[in-house]
Amino acid sequence: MDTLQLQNFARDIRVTTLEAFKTPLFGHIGGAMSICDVLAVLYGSVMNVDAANPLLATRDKLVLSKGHAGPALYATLCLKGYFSREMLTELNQGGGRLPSHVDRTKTPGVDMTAGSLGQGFSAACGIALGDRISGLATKTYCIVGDGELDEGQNWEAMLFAAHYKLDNLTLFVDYNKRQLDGYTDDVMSLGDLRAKLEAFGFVTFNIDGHNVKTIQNAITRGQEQAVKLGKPLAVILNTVKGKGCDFAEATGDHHMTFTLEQLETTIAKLQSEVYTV
Ligand SMILES: Cc1ncc(C[n+]2csc(CCOP(=O)(O)OP(=O)(O)O)c2C)c(N)n1
Repeated sequence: MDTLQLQNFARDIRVTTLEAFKTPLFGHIGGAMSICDVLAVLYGSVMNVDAANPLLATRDKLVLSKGHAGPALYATLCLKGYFSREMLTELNQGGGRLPSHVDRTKTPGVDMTAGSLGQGFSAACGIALGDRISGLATKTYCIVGDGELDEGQNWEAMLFAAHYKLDNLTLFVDYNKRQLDGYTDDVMSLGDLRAKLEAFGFVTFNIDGHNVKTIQNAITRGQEQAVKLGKPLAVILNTVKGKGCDFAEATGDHHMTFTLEQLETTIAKLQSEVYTV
Protein backbone atom coordinates (compact mmCIF):
# COMPACT_ATOMS: atom_id res chain seq x y z
CA MET A 1 0.00 0.00 0.00
CA ASP A 2 1.18 3.54 -0.63
CA THR A 3 1.01 6.24 2.04
CA LEU A 4 -2.49 7.39 1.15
CA GLN A 5 -3.78 3.83 1.15
CA LEU A 6 -2.17 3.25 4.55
CA GLN A 7 -3.81 6.39 5.95
CA ASN A 8 -7.16 5.19 4.68
CA PHE A 9 -6.52 1.70 6.05
CA ALA A 10 -5.70 3.18 9.48
CA ARG A 11 -8.93 5.20 9.34
CA ASP A 12 -10.89 2.07 8.37
CA ILE A 13 -9.32 0.18 11.28
CA ARG A 14 -10.45 2.96 13.63
CA VAL A 15 -13.96 2.96 12.18
CA THR A 16 -14.22 -0.83 12.32
CA THR A 17 -12.93 -0.86 15.90
CA LEU A 18 -15.69 1.57 16.85
CA GLU A 19 -18.24 -0.53 14.94
CA ALA A 20 -17.18 -3.54 17.01
CA PHE A 21 -17.61 -1.58 20.23
CA LYS A 22 -21.28 -0.99 19.32
CA THR A 23 -22.17 -4.36 20.82
CA PRO A 24 -20.66 -4.14 24.31
CA LEU A 25 -20.70 -0.31 24.62
CA PHE A 26 -17.73 -0.55 26.97
CA GLY A 27 -14.09 -1.52 26.74
CA HIS A 28 -10.47 -0.49 26.32
CA ILE A 29 -11.15 2.03 23.58
CA GLY A 30 -8.20 4.34 24.35
CA GLY A 31 -5.48 1.70 24.17
CA ALA A 32 -7.05 0.24 21.03
CA MET A 33 -7.24 3.54 19.13
CA SER A 34 -3.61 4.43 19.84
CA ILE A 35 -2.22 1.44 17.89
CA CYS A 36 -4.34 1.66 14.70
CA ASP A 37 -1.60 3.33 12.65
CA VAL A 38 1.08 0.78 13.42
CA LEU A 39 -1.41 -2.01 12.72
CA ALA A 40 -2.23 -0.43 9.36
CA VAL A 41 1.44 -0.34 8.39
CA LEU A 42 2.14 -3.88 9.61
CA TYR A 43 -0.87 -5.52 7.96
CA GLY A 44 -1.08 -3.14 5.00
CA SER A 45 2.54 -3.14 3.89
CA VAL A 46 5.03 -4.92 6.04
CA MET A 47 3.94 -8.33 7.27
CA ASN A 48 3.99 -11.38 5.08
CA VAL A 49 0.64 -12.93 6.03
CA ASP A 50 -2.15 -14.78 4.28
CA ALA A 51 -5.68 -14.53 5.66
CA ALA A 52 -6.53 -17.83 3.98
CA ASN A 53 -3.69 -19.58 5.85
CA PRO A 54 -3.53 -17.98 9.30
CA LEU A 55 -1.31 -20.73 10.73
CA LEU A 56 1.24 -20.95 7.92
CA ALA A 57 4.65 -21.48 9.57
CA THR A 58 6.37 -19.13 7.13
CA ARG A 59 4.16 -16.15 8.01
CA ASP A 60 5.38 -13.15 9.95
CA LYS A 61 3.97 -13.03 13.47
CA LEU A 62 2.58 -10.36 15.78
CA VAL A 63 2.35 -10.60 19.54
CA LEU A 64 -0.05 -7.95 20.80
CA SER A 65 1.31 -8.02 24.32
CA LYS A 66 -1.02 -5.23 25.47
CA GLY A 67 -3.77 -7.75 24.84
CA HIS A 68 -6.54 -5.43 26.07
CA ALA A 69 -6.17 -3.55 22.74
CA GLY A 70 -7.55 -6.61 20.99
CA PRO A 71 -10.47 -4.73 19.34
CA ALA A 72 -8.05 -2.83 17.08
CA LEU A 73 -6.36 -6.08 16.03
CA TYR A 74 -9.77 -7.70 15.43
CA ALA A 75 -10.77 -4.78 13.21
CA THR A 76 -7.53 -5.14 11.25
CA LEU A 77 -7.91 -8.89 10.82
CA CYS A 78 -11.55 -8.48 9.80
CA LEU A 79 -10.61 -5.91 7.14
CA LYS A 80 -7.87 -8.26 5.90
CA GLY A 81 -10.47 -11.02 5.45
CA TYR A 82 -9.58 -13.34 8.34
CA PHE A 83 -13.23 -13.42 9.39
CA SER A 84 -16.60 -11.89 8.55
CA ARG A 85 -17.94 -8.51 9.64
CA GLU A 86 -20.80 -10.29 11.40
CA MET A 87 -18.27 -11.78 13.80
CA LEU A 88 -17.47 -8.29 15.11
CA THR A 89 -20.69 -8.47 17.14
CA GLU A 90 -19.00 -11.13 19.28
CA LEU A 91 -16.69 -8.58 20.90
CA ASN A 92 -16.61 -9.04 24.68
CA GLN A 93 -19.54 -11.50 24.56
CA GLY A 94 -19.40 -14.59 26.75
CA GLY A 95 -18.47 -17.59 24.61
CA GLY A 96 -17.62 -15.34 21.66
CA ARG A 97 -14.57 -15.52 19.45
CA LEU A 98 -13.45 -11.93 20.11
CA PRO A 99 -12.61 -11.79 23.80
CA SER A 100 -11.68 -8.48 25.41
CA HIS A 101 -8.06 -9.69 25.60
CA VAL A 102 -6.54 -11.52 22.63
CA ASP A 103 -6.61 -15.31 22.61
CA ARG A 104 -4.88 -17.31 19.88
CA THR A 105 -7.18 -20.29 20.46
CA LYS A 106 -10.30 -18.25 19.69
CA THR A 107 -9.59 -15.79 16.88
CA PRO A 108 -8.19 -16.60 13.43
CA GLY A 109 -5.07 -14.50 12.82
CA VAL A 110 -4.22 -13.87 16.47
CA ASP A 111 -0.72 -15.27 16.92
CA MET A 112 -0.39 -15.14 20.70
CA THR A 113 -2.65 -15.00 23.72
CA ALA A 114 -2.05 -11.96 25.93
CA GLY A 115 -3.61 -9.89 28.67
CA SER A 116 -1.46 -10.59 31.68
CA LEU A 117 0.88 -7.69 30.94
CA GLY A 118 4.62 -8.15 30.67
CA GLN A 119 4.71 -11.61 29.16
CA GLY A 120 4.26 -10.96 25.45
CA PHE A 121 7.75 -9.81 24.61
CA SER A 122 9.21 -12.97 26.14
CA ALA A 123 6.89 -14.99 23.92
CA ALA A 124 7.92 -12.92 20.90
CA CYS A 125 11.59 -13.63 21.67
CA GLY A 126 10.82 -17.34 21.77
CA ILE A 127 8.95 -17.20 18.46
CA ALA A 128 11.77 -15.23 16.78
CA LEU A 129 14.46 -17.58 18.08
CA GLY A 130 12.38 -20.66 17.25
CA ASP A 131 11.80 -19.50 13.68
CA ARG A 132 15.50 -18.79 13.26
CA ILE A 133 16.42 -22.24 14.56
CA SER A 134 13.85 -23.72 12.15
CA GLY A 135 15.52 -21.88 9.28
CA LEU A 136 12.48 -19.70 8.61
CA ALA A 137 13.12 -16.24 7.18
CA THR A 138 10.24 -14.70 9.14
CA LYS A 139 9.92 -11.51 11.15
CA THR A 140 8.30 -11.32 14.56
CA TYR A 141 6.70 -8.13 15.87
CA CYS A 142 5.55 -7.26 19.36
CA ILE A 143 3.52 -4.31 20.65
CA VAL A 144 3.81 -3.41 24.34
CA GLY A 145 2.30 -0.49 26.23
CA ASP A 146 4.37 2.11 28.06
CA GLY A 147 2.62 1.24 31.33
CA GLU A 148 3.27 -2.40 30.56
CA LEU A 149 7.00 -1.69 30.76
CA ASP A 150 6.53 -1.44 34.53
CA GLU A 151 6.65 -5.23 34.41
CA GLY A 152 10.24 -6.41 34.96
CA GLN A 153 9.86 -9.43 32.69
CA ASN A 154 10.08 -7.07 29.70
CA TRP A 155 13.59 -6.08 30.65
CA GLU A 156 14.69 -9.69 31.08
CA ALA A 157 13.35 -10.40 27.61
CA MET A 158 15.27 -7.42 26.24
CA LEU A 159 18.51 -8.89 27.59
CA PHE A 160 17.56 -12.15 25.89
CA ALA A 161 16.77 -10.48 22.54
CA ALA A 162 20.13 -8.72 22.46
CA HIS A 163 22.10 -11.73 23.71
CA TYR A 164 20.66 -13.99 21.01
CA LYS A 165 21.06 -11.26 18.38
CA LEU A 166 17.42 -11.48 17.37
CA ASP A 167 17.64 -9.29 14.29
CA ASN A 168 14.34 -10.80 13.09
CA LEU A 169 12.48 -9.23 16.02
CA THR A 170 10.89 -5.76 16.29
CA LEU A 171 9.55 -4.33 19.53
CA PHE A 172 7.05 -1.46 19.35
CA VAL A 173 6.36 0.58 22.48
CA ASP A 174 2.98 2.28 22.27
CA TYR A 175 4.11 5.34 24.20
CA ASN A 176 0.75 7.03 24.78
CA LYS A 177 2.02 8.39 28.13
CA ARG A 178 -0.96 6.98 30.04
CA GLN A 179 -1.69 3.73 31.78
CA LEU A 180 -4.60 2.37 33.82
CA ASP A 181 -4.53 4.79 36.71
CA GLY A 182 -2.78 7.88 35.44
CA TYR A 183 0.19 9.22 33.55
CA THR A 184 3.12 6.85 33.14
CA ASP A 185 5.47 9.59 34.30
CA ASP A 186 3.58 9.79 37.62
CA VAL A 187 3.10 6.07 38.17
CA MET A 188 6.57 4.81 37.12
CA SER A 189 8.57 7.03 34.83
CA LEU A 190 10.42 5.38 31.96
CA GLY A 191 12.99 8.16 31.94
CA ASP A 192 14.98 8.32 28.72
CA LEU A 193 13.38 5.31 27.08
CA ARG A 194 15.39 5.60 23.88
CA ALA A 195 18.68 5.62 25.78
CA LYS A 196 17.53 2.64 27.84
CA LEU A 197 16.59 0.59 24.77
CA GLU A 198 19.87 1.47 23.08
CA ALA A 199 21.77 0.48 26.22
CA PHE A 200 19.91 -2.83 26.17
CA GLY A 201 21.33 -3.46 22.69
CA PHE A 202 18.50 -2.42 20.38
CA VAL A 203 18.66 -0.40 17.20
CA THR A 204 16.18 2.24 18.35
CA PHE A 205 13.86 4.71 16.63
CA ASN A 206 11.77 7.31 18.45
CA ILE A 207 8.98 8.48 16.15
CA ASP A 208 5.47 9.87 15.68
CA GLY A 209 3.33 6.77 16.14
CA HIS A 210 0.45 8.22 14.13
CA ASN A 211 2.37 8.94 10.93
CA VAL A 212 2.15 5.85 8.72
CA LYS A 213 4.96 6.94 6.43
CA THR A 214 7.31 7.55 9.36
CA ILE A 215 6.39 4.18 10.85
CA GLN A 216 7.01 2.40 7.57
CA ASN A 217 10.38 4.12 7.10
CA ALA A 218 11.44 3.28 10.65
CA ILE A 219 10.66 -0.38 10.09
CA THR A 220 12.44 -0.54 6.73
CA ARG A 221 15.54 1.39 7.78
CA GLY A 222 15.56 -0.14 11.24
CA GLN A 223 15.42 -3.71 9.97
CA GLU A 224 18.27 -3.01 7.54
CA GLN A 225 20.42 -1.72 10.40
CA ALA A 226 19.33 -4.50 12.74
CA VAL A 227 20.39 -7.20 10.28
CA LYS A 228 23.67 -5.45 9.55
CA LEU A 229 24.51 -5.14 13.26
CA GLY A 230 22.94 -8.39 14.51
CA LYS A 231 20.64 -6.52 16.90
CA PRO A 232 16.91 -6.47 17.63
CA LEU A 233 14.94 -3.38 16.61
CA ALA A 234 12.86 -1.18 18.92
CA VAL A 235 10.48 1.53 17.70
CA ILE A 236 9.06 3.95 20.24
CA LEU A 237 5.69 5.11 18.92
CA ASN A 238 4.72 8.46 20.40
CA THR A 239 0.96 8.19 20.41
CA VAL A 240 -2.20 9.59 21.94
CA LYS A 241 -4.46 7.37 23.98
CA GLY A 242 -7.82 7.30 22.22
CA LYS A 243 -6.41 8.81 18.99
CA GLY A 244 -9.17 9.70 16.54
CA CYS A 245 -11.96 9.20 19.07
CA ASP A 246 -12.67 12.58 20.66
CA PHE A 247 -14.50 11.36 23.74
CA ALA A 248 -11.75 8.85 24.56
CA GLU A 249 -8.94 11.31 23.84
CA ALA A 250 -10.63 13.88 26.09
CA THR A 251 -10.65 11.72 29.20
CA GLY A 252 -7.71 9.42 28.48
CA ASP A 253 -9.64 6.80 30.43
CA HIS A 254 -8.29 3.30 30.29
CA HIS A 255 -11.59 1.43 30.24
CA MET A 256 -14.86 3.22 29.71
CA THR A 257 -18.52 3.01 28.85
CA PHE A 258 -20.00 5.01 26.00
CA THR A 259 -23.19 5.37 24.00
CA LEU A 260 -24.16 4.29 20.51
CA GLU A 261 -24.61 7.95 19.62
CA GLN A 262 -21.05 8.79 20.69
CA LEU A 263 -19.73 5.97 18.52
CA GLU A 264 -21.82 7.00 15.52
CA THR A 265 -20.79 10.65 15.78
CA THR A 266 -17.12 9.63 15.92
CA ILE A 267 -17.46 7.21 13.01
CA ALA A 268 -19.09 9.92 10.88
CA LYS A 269 -16.29 12.35 11.74
CA LEU A 270 -13.59 9.83 10.86
CA GLN A 271 -15.32 8.97 7.60
CA SER A 272 -15.47 12.62 6.59
CA GLU A 273 -11.71 13.06 6.91
CA VAL A 274 -9.83 13.49 3.64
CA TYR A 275 -6.13 12.73 3.60
CA THR A 276 -3.43 14.12 1.38
CA VAL A 277 0.13 12.86 1.31
C1 LIG B 1 0.12 -8.35 35.02
C2 LIG B 1 -1.01 -7.38 34.89
N1 LIG B 1 -1.19 -6.44 35.83
C3 LIG B 1 -2.22 -5.56 35.73
C4 LIG B 1 -3.08 -5.63 34.67
C5 LIG B 1 -4.23 -4.65 34.58
N2 LIG B 1 -4.02 -3.70 33.51
C6 LIG B 1 -4.60 -3.83 32.32
S1 LIG B 1 -4.16 -2.65 31.25
C7 LIG B 1 -3.20 -1.89 32.40
C8 LIG B 1 -2.47 -0.60 32.08
C9 LIG B 1 -1.52 -0.79 30.97
O1 LIG B 1 -0.98 0.43 30.56
P1 LIG B 1 -0.37 0.54 29.12
O2 LIG B 1 0.52 -0.62 28.90
O3 LIG B 1 0.26 1.87 29.00
O4 LIG B 1 -1.62 0.35 28.22
P2 LIG B 1 -2.36 1.44 27.28
O5 LIG B 1 -2.34 2.75 27.99
O6 LIG B 1 -1.59 1.50 26.02
O7 LIG B 1 -3.72 0.88 27.08
C10 LIG B 1 -3.21 -2.57 33.60
C11 LIG B 1 -2.47 -2.19 34.80
C12 LIG B 1 -2.86 -6.63 33.70
N3 LIG B 1 -3.64 -6.77 32.62
N4 LIG B 1 -1.81 -7.49 33.82
